[in-house]
Amino acid sequence: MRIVVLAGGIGGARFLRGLKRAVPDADITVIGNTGDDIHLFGLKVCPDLDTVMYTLGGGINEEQGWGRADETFHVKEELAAYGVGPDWFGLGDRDFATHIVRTQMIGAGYPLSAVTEALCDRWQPGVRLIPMTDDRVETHVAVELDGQRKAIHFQEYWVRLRASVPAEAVVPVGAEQAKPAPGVLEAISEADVILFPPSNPVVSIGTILAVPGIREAIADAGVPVVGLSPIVGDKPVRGMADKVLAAVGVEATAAAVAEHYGSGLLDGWLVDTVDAGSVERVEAAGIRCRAVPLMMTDADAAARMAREALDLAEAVR
Ligand code: GDP
Ligand code: FO1
Ligand code: CA
Repeated sequence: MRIVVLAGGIGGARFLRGLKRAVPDADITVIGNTGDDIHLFGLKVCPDLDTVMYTLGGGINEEQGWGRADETFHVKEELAAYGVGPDWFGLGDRDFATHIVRTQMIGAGYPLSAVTEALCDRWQPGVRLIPMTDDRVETHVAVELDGQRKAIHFQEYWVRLRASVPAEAVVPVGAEQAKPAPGVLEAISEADVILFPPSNPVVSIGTILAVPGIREAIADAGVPVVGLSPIVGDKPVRGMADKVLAAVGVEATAAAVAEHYGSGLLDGWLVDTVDAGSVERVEAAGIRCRAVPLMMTDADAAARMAREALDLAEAVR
């Protein structure tokens, strides 16, 4: 079975760990979000690609959900001693090596997709991980700060400000000109099923869908497209997705997120059992819906969610 998954960071990565456990023989292609990417200290950092790679490759900091296990921060401390910032983004020593290799390869002329493949040679994530595009796309957030309207990098909004001010707009800068990376459209057209894990609908999956050609390819693939809600009990399970959903005029409910994707894209949608009351509303929008436990407390729970998603895909096929 060929499965394509559009993934952000933690929500995507933890679901993928379950999916691999649920269907060990499946051929899984992950299309990763690169809108969160940021250049720091002359290095290119790709948080969502790295979160997927480290989680599936066994190198992730489990408690945090991002960054490396057994991490130290000597480089960060030395940079701070020079007064070199930003100090609000925590890059660890082990993680730095990934960004150095990546930046060096990009400088030598390799596209990000080839670099990601090379990094995955070490981590063996057990899936094919492809960035959504080799072109530069950077998510910016329009906010009002000190009485002035500004557009800031997504990481500054998320990590420095912890989404403490309203997001007035979320813009994937560069997306309109971006081309899907090699292999993305092919994987979609050859897929037997396409899954949207419980990733952020705006800044993870929304950004991937903003690359011209990807949304269209999914809608035209003619195979079941099934998503899982990242919103449980009218709140994101983790993080501040409600803040960026508000920026696109979508309420933070499982049903509203399904409607936001729409029946033109989604065939099936899983909501958590606490949201069973919204099944009817989702089905009224033309999307088959089931309520099942959606908390990824461990890899087995994530595997049960993956089985439910594949089950729903069979039901809508
Ligand atoms: P990020 O890039 O690290 O923010 O990760 P993603 O975009 O892939 O996923 C973020 C989303 O995952 C958040 O909106 C969370 O609500 C959601 N999430 C995290 N853990 C769980 C979980 O156990 N169950 C569900 N349903 N959603 C989760
Ligand atoms: N998230 C934080 O909240 N604080 C950090 O200092 C931080 C550093 C960091 C370094 C590398 C990396 O791959 C991810 C990192 N993240 C950090 C996670 C992160 O960038 C965001 O959670 C996601 O991009 C949000 O989608
Ligand atoms: Ca992300």
